[in-house]
Amino acid sequence: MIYALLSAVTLTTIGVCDGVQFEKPVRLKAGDELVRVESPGWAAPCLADVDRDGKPDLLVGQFNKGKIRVYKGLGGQKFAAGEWLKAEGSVAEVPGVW
Ligand SMILES: [Ca+2]
Repeated sequence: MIYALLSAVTLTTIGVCDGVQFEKPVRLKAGDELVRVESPGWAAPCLADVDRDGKPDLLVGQFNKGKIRVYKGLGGQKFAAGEWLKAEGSVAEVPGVW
């Protein structure tokens, strides 16, 4: 029974993924400038509605000192210039990152 269920899920998943196509990549802009990350990378960008206004905001990590830049979502895949994520008035840093 379990094997039949797993097979059905696998076949369904393969069928769904088979038709997926990605659009051409684009460079995101925030304000009038391209979104950039510091070397060595590992930015782990993600979308989250940080300010809870119903529009996704772009969060981009900076490996150097574990900071996170937040680009406020303006709607329609447009973002405002980035600001460092802050906690209690200071730039927030992820501990354990150099
Ligand atoms: Ca938002």
